[in-house]
Amino acid sequence: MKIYFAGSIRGGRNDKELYLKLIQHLSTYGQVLTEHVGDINLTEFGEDGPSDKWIFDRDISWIEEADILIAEVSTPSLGVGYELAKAELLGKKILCLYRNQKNKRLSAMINGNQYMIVKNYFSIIEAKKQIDEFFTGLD
Ligand code: 6IA
Repeated sequence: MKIYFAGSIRGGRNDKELYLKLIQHLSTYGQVLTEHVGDINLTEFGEDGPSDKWIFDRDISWIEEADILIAEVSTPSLGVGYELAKAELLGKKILCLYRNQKNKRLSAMINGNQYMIVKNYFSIIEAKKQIDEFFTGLD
């Protein structure tokens, strides 16, 4: 099972520790292609490394290769939104995880999209449970 995990990078790195924990949990189900999303040393300004074109091309080929895409969508990110739309067009199964926050609401373009499974959660334990239920539903 190949898993594409999507989470905010330049949109903001406030949830990076959460991404790391979710990636560790996802690794028990298969190969997570995008482990760098949970890299706690990676900031929204992390510019050292490959060009943006290289990153884009590699991420698109990973979405093509992935069996499923799981996105943590609490921190709004243009990149994650783009990846979700791409995965939908490619017919991939999609789970979006949204942490409930005071005075904030998830974009209607995600929350209102019937193609994707969108789950709200409060705690990391709950988020992991949503992941477990998603994988059980794939059988
Ligand atoms: O718009 P954002 O930067 O928040 O978009 C985040 C999403 O785009 C993530 O789910 C990633 O899959 C993808 N993405 C954005 N930037 C990178 C990136 N930067 N590397 C890989 N995927 C990315 C360079 C990091 C590298 C120097 C370690």
